Amino acid sequence: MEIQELQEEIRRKKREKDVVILAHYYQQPEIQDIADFVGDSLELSRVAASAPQGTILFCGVRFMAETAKILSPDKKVLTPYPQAGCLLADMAEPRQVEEAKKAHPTARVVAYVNVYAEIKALADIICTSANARKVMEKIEGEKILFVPDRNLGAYHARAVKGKEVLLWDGYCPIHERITPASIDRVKEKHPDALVIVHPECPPAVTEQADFVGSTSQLLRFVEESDATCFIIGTEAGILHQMRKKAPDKEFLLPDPIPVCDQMKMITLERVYTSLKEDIYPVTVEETIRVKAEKAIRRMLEL
Ligand code: CIZ
Repeated sequence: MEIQELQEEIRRKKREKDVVILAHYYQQPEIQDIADFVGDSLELSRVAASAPQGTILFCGVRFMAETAKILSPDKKVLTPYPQAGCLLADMAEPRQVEEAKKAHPTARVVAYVNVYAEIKALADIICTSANARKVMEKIEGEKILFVPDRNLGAYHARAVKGKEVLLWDGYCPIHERITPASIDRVKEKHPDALVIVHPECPPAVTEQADFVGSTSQLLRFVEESDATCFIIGTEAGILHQMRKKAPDKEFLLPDPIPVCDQMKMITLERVYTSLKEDIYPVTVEETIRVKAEKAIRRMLEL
C-alpha cells in the first residue's frame, strides 16, 4: 500500500476500533501525521490517562508505552513493535541500581523518565528532562543518586545548591554523538543560526548552546524566538513539529544527523498490523507498576 493509503486505513481502523494513537516527537513524520496527539513521553502518558478511548496505541519506544500503562492500568496499551527499546534505559539494570542503593543508603534515587518500569519502581521520584532541576531541588535529603543519564544529571545538578548528586554512568548514544565539531560544521555555513540543544547532549555541547531544553521546551523556543534559523541538537524527528509550528523558519541538524534507530522501528505497516490484530499489549507486573506509579505521582505532585 502507498503511504497515504495506509494512513487512511489506519485512520479508519482507529475510529472503528475506538483507539487513540499517540506519537512521540522522535517518530517518523508519517507516523506523527496519523497520531491524535504528538508530544513528549510524559505529556503523552497524561493524555493516555485522560483519553476516553479504552485502547491506546503508543508509537514510541518501550519505556514510553510502559509509562502510559503504569498511569492507565485499566486501559489496553498497545505497542506496534515491542523490540523498540532505548539504549539509554538499557544502561541501568535493576540489580545494579539495588546495589548502588545499598552502597548509598541515605541517597534519594531520582530516575529520569527514560528507564524501564523496574527502575522506576526502585526510584524515590521520577523526573523529565524539563523538570529534573526542580525535582532535585525539592526532594528531601542532601544526597541524590541520579539515574541513568550522566549528561542530563550533570546539566541540571550544576544549578542545585547544597546537595551532593551522584551520577550514573549512562548516556543516550544518539545525543552523545552530538559534539561541538558536529555543530560547528553546520554553523560555519550558517553563522547566524541559534544553537539549541537537549540536555542529554554532552557538557561541551550544552555549555556552548544558546538554549538548552527538553523536546517540548525546544519546540516552544523556536515558536517564540525572533531568530529565523536554528541548529537543533536532538533527534531528527522533532523537526517535523518545528516545521509545522514555525513554517517560515529554517531548521538544521548537526552533521552527522542524530537519528534514533529504535524510534524508527515503528513503521506505518507495524502500526496498521498492531491496530488490526490488537498486538502487542504492554504489561507491567502489578507490584512493580504500583511502586513505579508512586514515583511518577510524586513528581506530578511537585
Ligand atoms: O521523555 C521524552 O519524551 C524525551 C525522550 C525527551 C524529552 O525531552 O522530552
